[in-house]
Formats: sequence, C-alpha cells, structure tokens
Amino acid sequence: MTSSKLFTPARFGALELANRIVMAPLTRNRARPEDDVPGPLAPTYYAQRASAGLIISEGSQISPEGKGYAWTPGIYSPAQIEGWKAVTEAVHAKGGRIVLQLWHVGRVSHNALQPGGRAPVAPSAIRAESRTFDGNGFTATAEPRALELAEIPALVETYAQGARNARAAGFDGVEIHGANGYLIDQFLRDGSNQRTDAYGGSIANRTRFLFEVVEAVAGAIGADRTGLRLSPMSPSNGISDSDPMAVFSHAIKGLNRFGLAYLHMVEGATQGSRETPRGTEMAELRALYDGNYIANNGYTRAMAIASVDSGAADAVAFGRAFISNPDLVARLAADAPLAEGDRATYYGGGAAGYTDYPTLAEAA
Ligand code: 8OZ
Repeated sequence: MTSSKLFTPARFGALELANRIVMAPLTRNRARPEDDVPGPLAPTYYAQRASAGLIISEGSQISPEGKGYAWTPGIYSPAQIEGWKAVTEAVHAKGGRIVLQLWHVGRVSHNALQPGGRAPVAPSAIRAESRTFDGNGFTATAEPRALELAEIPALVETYAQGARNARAAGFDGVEIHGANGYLIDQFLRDGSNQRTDAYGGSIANRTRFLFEVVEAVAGAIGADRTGLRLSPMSPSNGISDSDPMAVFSHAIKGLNRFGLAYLHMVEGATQGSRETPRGTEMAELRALYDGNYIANNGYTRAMAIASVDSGAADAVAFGRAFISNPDLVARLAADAPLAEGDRATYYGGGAAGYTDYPTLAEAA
C-alpha cells in the first residue's frame, strides 16, 4: 500500500470519486448489431471495473449519423437507454460511478455505416486520411458532405438530448468526446474546417461549435455533471491544424467559464507517443485550465502517482490497462503486476478478452 493522493477520494462537480484512477473510454465493438444496444455482457464488463474512481463509457453515438464503426453502442433510442440502464445499475450496485461518452464521428465514417447509405457529415467536404471498420474489414473513410449552416443548431441539440438520455439511463453524467479527430475536433482544426461562415476561419469561429455543444449539454444536465475530452497534440484520424497551440489555448481558456466537472486530456498522440514537438505543450495547456484535470495516455503507476501528488493532474485515466485488469485500482494500490491485454480481442467478439480477465485474487 502507498499513501499517494492517487488512492484518495475526489469531488469533480457533482461526481464523487472514491479514488483518482479513472477508466478511460474504450471502444470495444460489442453492441447488438441490429440496433446498437449495448451487448448482453456490457453490464458484467463495466461492473467488473466498478472500483475505478470513475468509469467513462465507450464512445456512444448520439444519432445514427454519429456512427463510424460497426457494433458501437448508441444513446438515442429508447432500447439503447434501456440497455444502458442495465449497465449503470450494475456499476452502481458495486458502488461505482459511470459517465457516458457522447460521440459523433463526423467524417470518420463510411456510407455503409450511415442511414440510407448517405455520405457522412463534416464541417467541410474533406475526406479524413483514416480508416474505419464497417463490420467486414477496415475500409477508407468516405468523402463527407459539408453541413449546412441551418443544420448546426439541431446537431448541437442532439448532444444535449444524448446527455438527457444518458441521465435517463442512470449515468452520473456525461463526457463530451471532443478528441481524436471526430466531429468536434474537425470543427476546431483548419485541416478539416474550411468553412466561410460563423463556424470556420478564425479561431473564435472554429471553437464556436465546441462551446455551443458544451453550453447545450451543461444546460441540459448541469455543468457539474459534464466533462470534456480533448486531444490537442494528437494526429488521430488524419486531423491537422496549422497552429494547434493557438486553437487549444483559446478553447481551454474559454472552457473555464462553464465550471465543468472536469477536462480530460489525451497527452501526446492518442494510443501513441507522449512526445510533442517542444515537450512542454501539454503542461502549457494544462496551466490554462482552472478546474479538475484528468490526465491520460501511457501513464505508468509511478507517473500517475507523481502527477497527482504534484498537482499536475487531479486524476489519471487508464485505458488499455483497464481492459486486462478489472481490479486495476487494487493492483496499483498494492503495486502488483499488471496483466497484458490481447489486442486481437480489443474490438468485437464476445466474452473472450472482454469479461474473462481475472482479478489478481482469481488468478492466484
Ligand atoms: C479505437 C477504435 C475505434 C474508435 C477514439 C472512439 O479514438 C475512439 C476509437 C478508438 O476516441
């Protein structure tokens, strides 16, 4: 055992965390194919991980158009809300806390995954240099259609409705997915946003969609139950910007006024290197934020302890480690070895590599 602050409770807005170890959002592609309802093993999977201070659910599309991969769950239909209820009840029964990640992929999709076989929507008609999974295999993302200005208010409202649906499903709150090259990130960056209206061009205009979504979601369920994830320095899904530090400095300063439950940042390249061009960018951005900060990406136990104990972060989110270590909190507390995950079962499939990873006690 250790006396690090990492293992102590925290209060993030209305969210009470038993410790500062967060389960990062993890796409697992095990939803019911016909209606994107969370799969039958999802309650067990999440409940096994309920000792996390906070669970952030896998990204869940807020509308059929928000989907970019086969077998990801939604949060827009009554059946999906019912399916998620079983998850939140199972987590709460184990004393855990769970928020739902609100996801719209924008251009990171393919006609085959879209209603009516239509093109995906995006700020501009610029194809992502990325791939998606359509259920048969990996395929290049499709050329998107640029959103009409008149469509944007309803799109913003879709995030707010997703947040209300999440609360109806028993979630403690939501995390807005603003990271990894998906819709909000596409608006932020000039590589994907070449609009000439109020949502493109200047940094004030490119951050407008983000701020409108944050305001709508916070207005719907309370800022104290709303978190946001950003990945300022990540090239995920072919995203690019001529000056990301300028964009994200403006965004993060502007977020302070909302009093969100937390800001969750992917430091460096998502699922990749923590290195950045100067090495100090993430610390510079973090210093601009006044509220609770969840750090993520490639943290070891020692890094997490150092980060929380120094005040650099208020909590640390672990992704892959939570896949293969349902009892990650206990293992970190005891400084026990961590199990390695099997990449072949990360995305899609059944119980194997999903609900069959043992705790340390079960393995012994
Ligand atoms: C891995 C595979 C598919 C999607 C993200 C939601 O990067 C994802 C994702 C990750 O945020």
